[in-house]
Amino acid sequence: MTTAPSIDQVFDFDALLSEEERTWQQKARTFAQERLLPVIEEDFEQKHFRREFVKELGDLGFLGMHLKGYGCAGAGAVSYGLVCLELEAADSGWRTFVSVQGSLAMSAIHKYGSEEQKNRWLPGMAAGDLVGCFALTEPQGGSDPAGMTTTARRDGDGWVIDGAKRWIGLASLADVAVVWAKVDDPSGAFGEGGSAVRGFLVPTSTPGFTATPIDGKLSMRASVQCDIELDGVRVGDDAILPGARGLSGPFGCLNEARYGIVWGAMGAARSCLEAAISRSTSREVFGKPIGANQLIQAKLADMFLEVEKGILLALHLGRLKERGALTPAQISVGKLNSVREALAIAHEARAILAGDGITNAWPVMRHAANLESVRTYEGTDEIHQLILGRELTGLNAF
Ligand code: TGC
Repeated sequence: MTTAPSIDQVFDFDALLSEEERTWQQKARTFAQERLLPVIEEDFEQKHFRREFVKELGDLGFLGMHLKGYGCAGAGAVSYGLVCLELEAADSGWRTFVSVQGSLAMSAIHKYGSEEQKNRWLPGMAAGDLVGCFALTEPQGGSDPAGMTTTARRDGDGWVIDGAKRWIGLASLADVAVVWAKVDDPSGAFGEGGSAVRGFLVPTSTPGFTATPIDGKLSMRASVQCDIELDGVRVGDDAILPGARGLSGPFGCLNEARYGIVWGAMGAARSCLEAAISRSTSREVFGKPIGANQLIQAKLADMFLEVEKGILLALHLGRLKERGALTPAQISVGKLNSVREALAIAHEARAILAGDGITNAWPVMRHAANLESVRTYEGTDEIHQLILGRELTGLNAF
């Protein structure tokens, strides 16, 4: 038997990256291997989010790393994608943390905030001293944010927010929540003249703000998702994000997070493929390693094809993003493809591992369970199919 090269060596994807991009990737891979992998199975089992890693991620420059100024690293889109890939190769929960903090909460402040808001929140969030969350989805479902029922009512010289949010990552640990609400401002003093969606920066210590972790999850168990109750939460005018008007505000942030998933899901897929290859050479059935069978090799080859195609697609989208040319429909191509293929690869790897595949001796079942969440948030498969259907036909099927 010849020694098999690593899957990185077979494809030589590295040759398409700059030195700086490879450095970011290697930093994330080292953190994933040295800090996350030794504890992730236990944390998943115990439903434990390791808060102490937040500061370490900040020290490494991963939080809001694609943003410029305010203590952020100002890295390129491909570098950010590679960090997402390496973190999700360990666990989707940790890539999700970086996405919620950097792509959602920090992006919202960076894109739409006043100078004062940016200076107040972004340096601490980039350093990992402060945590943010992004409160958009509501209990009746996440696919139609236009139907949100959370309101911000004009009251004296401020606003009173009432409503509920669900599936909000890190809300119970967060220092600040970006809350999206329909404003009720009949006077039109804020330019609405009725109701429109606006974003509010709500310190989570504000009276009336309650975040409760959702229990009973069989997916993403090493991270925290919450119900939020907003009961007469009073904030001043300085809480409103001046640059975001209407739903294009939160959607602009979802674009960022969906882009990170395009890369991240391929990290989970790569881990599953590596597990399947490893077990194929060590497990013997009918007197030889199972990897010597044509059926197994055909499966491994097909899984490898989809990992490499998915990473190449992510790179293409990353290069478009760096040129400022990436469209929401192109992001939907990547999000739909990466998560769908990653799930298929996880399921195939599980089958190759046979009984071992259902245990936590291998990461595959954990990745498969996590990917069910990734498939559902930031736009389900079906939402992305419909976005693409509209792009292709010009007809809106929502
Ligand atoms: P429509 O009402 O027609 O459009 C509203 C406005 O938004 C604009 N827009 C976008 N802008 C930027 N990027 C995008 N991707 C955009 N999509 C829409 C649009 O141009 C319009 O602007 P304007 O200025 O004309 O008002 O909405 P639509 O028909 O375009 O979209 C419908 C649909 C179904 C595609 C959209 O509602 C959608 O994407 N739904 C899925 C939402 C979603 O992904 N929800 C999950 C969020 S995950 C979450 O909240 C948890 S955070 C993670 C965590 O905390 O762990």
